[in-house]
Amino acid sequence: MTFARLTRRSTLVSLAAAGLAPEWAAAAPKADWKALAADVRSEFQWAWQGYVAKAWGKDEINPVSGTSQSFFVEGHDLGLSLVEALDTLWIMGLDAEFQAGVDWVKQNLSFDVNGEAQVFETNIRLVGGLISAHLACGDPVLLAKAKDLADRLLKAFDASPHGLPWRYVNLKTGAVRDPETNLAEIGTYITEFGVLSQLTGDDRYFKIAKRAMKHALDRRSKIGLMAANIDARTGEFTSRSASIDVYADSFYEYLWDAWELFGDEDCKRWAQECTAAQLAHQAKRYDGRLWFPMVDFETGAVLNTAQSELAAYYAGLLGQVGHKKEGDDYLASFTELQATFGVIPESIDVATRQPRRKTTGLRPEYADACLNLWLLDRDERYRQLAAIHYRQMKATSRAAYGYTALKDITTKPMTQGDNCPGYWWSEQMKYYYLLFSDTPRIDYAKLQLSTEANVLRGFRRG
Ligand code: IFL
Repeated sequence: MTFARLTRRSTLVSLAAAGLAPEWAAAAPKADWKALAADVRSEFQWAWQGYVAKAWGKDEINPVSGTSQSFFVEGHDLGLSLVEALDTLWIMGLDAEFQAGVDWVKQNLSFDVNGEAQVFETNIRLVGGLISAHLACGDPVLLAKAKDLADRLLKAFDASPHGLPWRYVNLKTGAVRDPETNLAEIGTYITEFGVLSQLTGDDRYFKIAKRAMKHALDRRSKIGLMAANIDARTGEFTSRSASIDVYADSFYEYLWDAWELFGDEDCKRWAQECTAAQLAHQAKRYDGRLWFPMVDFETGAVLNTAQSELAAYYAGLLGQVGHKKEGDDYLASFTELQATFGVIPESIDVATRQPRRKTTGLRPEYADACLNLWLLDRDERYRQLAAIHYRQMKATSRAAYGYTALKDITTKPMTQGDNCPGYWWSEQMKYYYLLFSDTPRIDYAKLQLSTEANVLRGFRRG
């Protein structure tokens, strides 16, 4: 497997960066970040060629078999990977590929589809992808399509007396399904909708997104935590589990992002209060390592010791909200997993540090955290850690026509699955490139990314 393909130098750098190697190992020669950025760009271009050849206009490529699959509506693809790739292509200066993607969207992408789409996924992937592509090139058609799609999603909010979106909406009829939802699916709209409000002059989008977040925040327990599950009809929590992990994660990201993007003071205060409560009642040490297992939202008692890879984003968020030390500690917990398993398992038991699942979803959250922490102090260590993450992905997930999720990380070599999730095109390759390239196309001081890594501020055009 992958370890066999690591050079002695990269192994030493990786161990040193993980805090697991002797002092002398840290003296390894400085990495050539520009060369690594060029490698990321070339891999992205190569994978794009695979998508063009085997899955053009489809939602997701299956890069081992060269087939494709739908993501939103079975049998009716919406060019998901293409839309997700657009701003990454632009940032990397792959201008012909970017223009071909924009042309496809303008000629082919219609949301007048008699089929159900998951509201949360549609917003972060398609509305966000179209807005960032619009911000990259200024084409008004892209903005019009983002607005058209967001308007269709608003039906899901209208269906709730509390303004909490139901989980699915029929894009054509506006019929909704499944009110049993969660914090992530009711509270991950304010960045895309807020930018849409700015670009269209219609403040409804921002207000609707903020109202849904406020509803849940108003129901925090005495110790300041929210349960992760909520019913859009009753507006009441339907579980006792407080989580920074799946079902809640991006709700917390969007509080801070709304402060950074729009200067919203309420969102800043909520982000600070939620983080303080999470550090007080969810942060737990197991063998000295920091984890955030699910706890009872009223008592803080640990409910289970599972933690998914997706929770790694929280290391970056802790740093952004002002808890850099805890962010570094939490990143170190995942860094140790990376050093132990080669690829961070999809889910582990924090008490035993053993994988709970053998599959992985080709996940971006660790690289996301490295970028967010690096943006705070530009410490080279985060680049080194992201470089290990990138090289491990390249060693394990590269297939005939692109990059794939893994079926089993415990075999030697690891066993590949056959699917490239749409977020791969928007997230980790962009994180690596931003970390390694110092690209002039981005104003790093202004950079704002959505949970799906769509650039909502910070492009440098012309
Ligand atoms: O869609 C991605 C996004 O980062 C998110 N949740 C999970 C996905 C990646 O793992 O908010």
